[in-house]
Amino acid sequence: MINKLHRLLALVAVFSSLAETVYGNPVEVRGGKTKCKRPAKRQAWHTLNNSQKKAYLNAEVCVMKTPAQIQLPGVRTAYDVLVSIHQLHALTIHSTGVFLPWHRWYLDLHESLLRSCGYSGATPYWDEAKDGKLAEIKKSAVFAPNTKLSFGSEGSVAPNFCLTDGPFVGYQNSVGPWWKLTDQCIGRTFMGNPLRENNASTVAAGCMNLKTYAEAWECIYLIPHVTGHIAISSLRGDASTSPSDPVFWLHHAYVDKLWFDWQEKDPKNRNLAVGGPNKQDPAVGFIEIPGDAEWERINLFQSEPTAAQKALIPAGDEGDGGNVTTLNHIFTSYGLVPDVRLREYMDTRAGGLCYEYV
Ligand SMILES: *[C@@H]1O[C@H](CO)[C@@H](O)[C@H](O)[C@H]1NC(C)=O
Ligand SMILES: *[C@@H]1O[C@H](CO)[C@@H](O)[C@H](O)[C@H]1NC(C)=O
Ligand SMILES: *[C@@H]1O[C@H](CO)[C@@H](O)[C@H](O)[C@H]1NC(C)=O
Ligand SMILES: [Cu+2]
Repeated sequence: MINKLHRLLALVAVFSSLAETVYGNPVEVRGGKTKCKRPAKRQAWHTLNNSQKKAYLNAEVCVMKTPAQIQLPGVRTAYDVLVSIHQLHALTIHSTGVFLPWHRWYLDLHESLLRSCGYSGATPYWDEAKDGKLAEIKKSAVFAPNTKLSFGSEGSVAPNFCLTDGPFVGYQNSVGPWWKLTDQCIGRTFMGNPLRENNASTVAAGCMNLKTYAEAWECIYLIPHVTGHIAISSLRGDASTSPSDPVFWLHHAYVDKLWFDWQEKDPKNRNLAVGGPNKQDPAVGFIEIPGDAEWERINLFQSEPTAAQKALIPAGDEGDGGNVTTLNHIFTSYGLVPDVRLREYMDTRAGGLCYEYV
């Protein structure tokens, strides 16, 4: 009884802090236009030495062992909190113009949790252009088998393909799949090399030649981003709780690098260029999946959000004042860190950020 009351009070606390942050001001200004002095270098995973790999993976395991800092539906650990934030945002951050900046903010949030666990390096990325040349994705250094210095290889037992090697064996996510809140292992399975079969790096190179943000985000989203998720076939294609597999962060750092590379061609303009819809079109849903939002709800999600989840799902246009993604768009982590505006995540060397890709 007392326990129940405590949980209820915690939930009320989340709702009231949400009312202050998402739907009202003030929103934290992190760095304004201040340039950072010594940007961290985000490197490809295969270029890290063993002690760098170990430091990164140890910090991730530490986040998985840290109790949840805030109450969100279904969470046990700090890692679950990250997954939950993605789950609650799944319908507004995919197939929209918010996609690139939201995931840049989300990578930074993840990095700050690694820092709380003692990590001092930069977020590494998965060099998918390089691994797109492999005959089989399982040959990637990211998935080297039987070592604690990779993300583990694939699991072997259908239907869940739970990992059997690497540092994440035995971890149970409590959030997912889709809207569900059930315990599940980290599952992963490979088939050939979709990066190669979809010519992902050739397409990515083509995205770099596009002139407008509206064209570039969609190009990066559709083939390079989606194909990376297919290549690791983790969690059976669940777009809602995909961060449950920690290789998610390396894949999304690669996606963020593509945006960075595009911005670097004209930083003065492109570090301010954003746009595209801030909500999915119900007649389309996820643009990479045929059908519409209703078809997807029944056939992909196969579940509905609970009342507690529904109350936390953002409308998608917070801060924008319309249907288009703007620099004023607000990112919320439900009080884990203060809410911030999208403009602070445009330039990786200013505002809230201080890194570059090498
Ligand atoms: C790994 O790289 C880091 C960063 O360059 C360096 O400080 C460290 O000494 C290297 N460690 C080993 C064992 O080579
Ligand atoms: C990839 O490129 C090859 C060679 O240009 C082409 O034959 C093939 O159809 C392309 N595959 C896809 C999925 O675009
Ligand atoms: C926003 O709404 C206007 C008016 O309904 C429409 O013309 C425009 O295409 C919409 N923009 C986006 C990005 O959805
Ligand atoms: Cu996502």
